[in-house]
Amino acid sequence: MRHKKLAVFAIAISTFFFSSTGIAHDATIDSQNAEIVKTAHWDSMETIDLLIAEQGEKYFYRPSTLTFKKGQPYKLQITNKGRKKHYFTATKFFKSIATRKVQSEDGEIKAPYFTALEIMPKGGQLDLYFVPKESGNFDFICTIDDHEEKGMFGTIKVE
Ligand SMILES: [Cu+2]
Repeated sequence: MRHKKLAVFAIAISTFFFSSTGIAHDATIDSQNAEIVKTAHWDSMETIDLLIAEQGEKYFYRPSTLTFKKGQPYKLQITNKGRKKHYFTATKFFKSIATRKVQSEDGEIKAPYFTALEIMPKGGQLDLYFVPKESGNFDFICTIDDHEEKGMFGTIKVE
């Protein structure tokens, strides 16, 4: 109990001193996201598959449009069936969600938010556990070399 009180006090202090720098702003968002992740109904989580594939000179995500509902917990399973490694880069989207974790066969990573995920070739898979917080349209792309030109882009719609 004593530790909890101290933590609240520390947040209050940092808000007071750093409100113009943006540091406190991030701390507030982090604690809001932690609360969203904690109180979300993970037993009603929906699983959505996103496949990465290559066909000749075409590289793509399937589907290229992902639709989510604000407040609903999701697991986005990203599987790379291609011969090359690929990215799932969605900077604005990642900042608009409360992230629980990214999980793979080998472990899981917890972070306030991500900017890009790299998925290994020939069956590599990463699962992103999250809750959308903001509605809107967000882009995702693969930022490796000319992959975007080859077709690796898509849209995320949050309703
Ligand atoms: Cu790629």
